[in-house]
Amino acid sequence: MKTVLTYGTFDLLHYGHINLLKRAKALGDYLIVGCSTDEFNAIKNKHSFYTFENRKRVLEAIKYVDLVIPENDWEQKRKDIQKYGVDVFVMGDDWQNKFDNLSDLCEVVYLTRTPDISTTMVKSYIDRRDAVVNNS
Ligand code: C2G
Repeated sequence: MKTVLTYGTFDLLHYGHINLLKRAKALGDYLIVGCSTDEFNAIKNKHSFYTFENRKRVLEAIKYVDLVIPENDWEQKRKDIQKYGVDVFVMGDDWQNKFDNLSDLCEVVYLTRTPDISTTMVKSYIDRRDAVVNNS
């Protein structure tokens, strides 16, 4: 069995996330997703709409995802790779080269980020719409 590992916040899930998870799963047979906890999000200066528990539930419902684990800090990746016998570590290429230090443990793959979609874009679109509706 070829195990793949990736990490992220995955808030307000969108097709860019799904594209990443689909391609990550295609690199092996078993995909583990480290979902950032609310506390770690604060460290990443991200404030999710959905709580960790709800983001985890959404991820667990995705057919490409086999296991969701909490991502509590930046340092756990090495331990997770060894604990789960990970063969391939995958991230979107907005993280290009940021995790090359893990290449002594497993293959490190950066997949092209899906253009023109992000959770931040979704949030700002809704904020703008609310402003128009509230001011009309
Ligand atoms: N992603 C993508 N295309 C997009 C948006 C996101 O391919 N349009 C990818 C990102 O590159 C990342 C994954 O989807 O690999 C999750 O994205 P985020 O939820 O934004 O996660 P991030 O804040 O990048 O957290 O330790 C790693 C961090 O936890 C990554």
